Amino acid sequence: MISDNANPPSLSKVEGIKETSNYLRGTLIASLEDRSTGAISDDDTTVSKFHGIYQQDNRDQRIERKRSGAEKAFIFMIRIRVPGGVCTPEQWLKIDALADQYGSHTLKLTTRQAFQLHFITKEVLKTTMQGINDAVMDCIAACGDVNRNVMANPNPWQSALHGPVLDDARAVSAHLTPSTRAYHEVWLDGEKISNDDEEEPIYGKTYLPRKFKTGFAVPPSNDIDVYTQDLGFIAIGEDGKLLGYNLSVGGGLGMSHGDTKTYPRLANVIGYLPREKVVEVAEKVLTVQRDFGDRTNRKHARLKYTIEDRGVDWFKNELESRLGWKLGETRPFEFTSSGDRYGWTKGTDGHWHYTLFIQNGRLRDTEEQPAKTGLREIAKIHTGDFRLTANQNLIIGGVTEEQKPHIEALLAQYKLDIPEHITGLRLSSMACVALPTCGLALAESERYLPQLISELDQVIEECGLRESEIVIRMTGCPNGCARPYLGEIGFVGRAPGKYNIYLGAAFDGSRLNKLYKPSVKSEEIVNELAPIIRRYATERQEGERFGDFTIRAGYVKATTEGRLFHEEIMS
Ligand code: SRM
Ligand code: SF4
Repeated sequence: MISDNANPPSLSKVEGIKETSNYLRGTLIASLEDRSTGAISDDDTTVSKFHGIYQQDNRDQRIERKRSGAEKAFIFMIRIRVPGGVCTPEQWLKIDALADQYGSHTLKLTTRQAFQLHFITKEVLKTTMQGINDAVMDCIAACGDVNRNVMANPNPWQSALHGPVLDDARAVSAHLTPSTRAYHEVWLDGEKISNDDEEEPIYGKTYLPRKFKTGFAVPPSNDIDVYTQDLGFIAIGEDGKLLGYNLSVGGGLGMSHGDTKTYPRLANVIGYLPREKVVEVAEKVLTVQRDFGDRTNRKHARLKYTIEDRGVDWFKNELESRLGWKLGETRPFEFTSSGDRYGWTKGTDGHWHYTLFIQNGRLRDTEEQPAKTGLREIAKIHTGDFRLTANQNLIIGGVTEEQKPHIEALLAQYKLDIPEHITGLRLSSMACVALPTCGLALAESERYLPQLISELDQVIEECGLRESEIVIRMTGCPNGCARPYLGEIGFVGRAPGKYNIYLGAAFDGSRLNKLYKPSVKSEEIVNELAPIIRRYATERQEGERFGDFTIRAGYVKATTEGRLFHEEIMS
């Protein structure tokens, strides 16, 4: 809602914290030095997010800690930015070592192509941040009310368009990175500069009203789910040359159960821009949201609500007046899927690339699959790069013909190659972190989806659907971190062991799903879905996707507008 000027509502608490934080310094240095607690001060938990750090606690230990009167088992999650998802083997080795030395011996590849380290304690937080800096990586703006890790289709095998798109993604990322020196002062013992010398030319003192997400898609792949981004660029090329981008604005997925004023929304494609304008357009879109986004209610502060409240035409006019020129007509493009292409592919430059399946992006060593060690061994000999995908997977990119047999041998030795019997359902799955680290989780996600898929796989196998890619996504709460509202089957946690089931999203990420059944107990999920899967196996039309089938067969109605209306869901 647009505010009433006579009685303006008060700003949210976070606005005050940003304003007084002295360009994101807060009292972080003192908080880190305070050894009486494993936590940092409340206000610093807000400030630290802009440095890529979340204070959490181990939720598995909450009850026990409470019983014994101890403070919560405080831990920190560090999110490391990887613009476009591309990093070097040297960087891989350093991040891998930090996870072992200071973290939980696991690496988390996120749905936005970044790394997360979990279970870092306050004592080693600064040392870990310095280790990340040694890897020539950083966490600035990986979280907080700023432009986050910029996503880009990481496909290295069709490099004609993908190379320049990655360059543009990196340029936008660099341009929209906050310029405060606070990060250097707090974590890297950088020289302290006076407040008067500090400025934040794009953001100003209070940064953005809320998080802001940018992504670059290269059709026909919509792997980054461009319509869920606040700001999206859809690459348009001709004869292998990148010409420019269609611009999409106003996507976002977060909502709260039972709060009809919050909803997932897919972005609007509002026009075309030539390639050389991409940084300028990114900045101006961001500043419209900076100036018009709702700073009073954080549940209503994303760009999607600014656009929904004021209208797409208003937004386009405002943007064009700031640009001083008009966007061109949207150019034709087509998306065909939002998933990854697994296994070996050969690039236009003659190099090989292997896409691995990393279940839910969690890399760890288990007895059956010593995956983390395997990738470390690969990184030691690999001369190309690593590419984190938007589906929590990993591409070993740029493998030479001579190196391929060595990489292949390591993939086999460490059981990293794609298993023969794995189903398309599992390969198309994503789950968010949820328990035990996420403070907002209402139910399990990453620790539960693999088991649920094993149960569903029995039905899938029985129906002969092993090869069928069915996009299945789960989150532990309605915030949408694994983009569940774009799952052909989506699960969203409501309470421990209970999930809303959503059906009917489009395979290419262009249509949101709809609520099929609310609050289904874990043990009832297979019974709910098995009859639908069986009917799909026998009644589907040639080439018909599962999401489309669930609409044609009448299980749910198609979401015709981007927005997912709660009223419709509950009917
Ligand atoms: Fe997310 C908050 C994890 C992608 C929407 N997200 C969180 C926090 C930080 C919980 C918190 O605020 O205390 C989670 C940390 C859990 C943990 O222990 O690690 C968390 N989000 C993740 C990751 C790690 C999920 C994953 O398994 O990969 C993803 C990290 C991405 C990254 O590298 O930056 C992640 N989060 C997303 C996405 C998907 C995307 O961006 O493509 C979304 C939906 C898109 C969107 O933003 O609309 C998403 N996360 C949220 C929201 C809801 C935002 C909203 O507008 O309502 C929250 C809660 C909030 O901001 O208040 C949230
Ligand atoms: Fe946590 Fe919810 Fe995001 Fe899952 S969707 S990581 S439970 S905030």
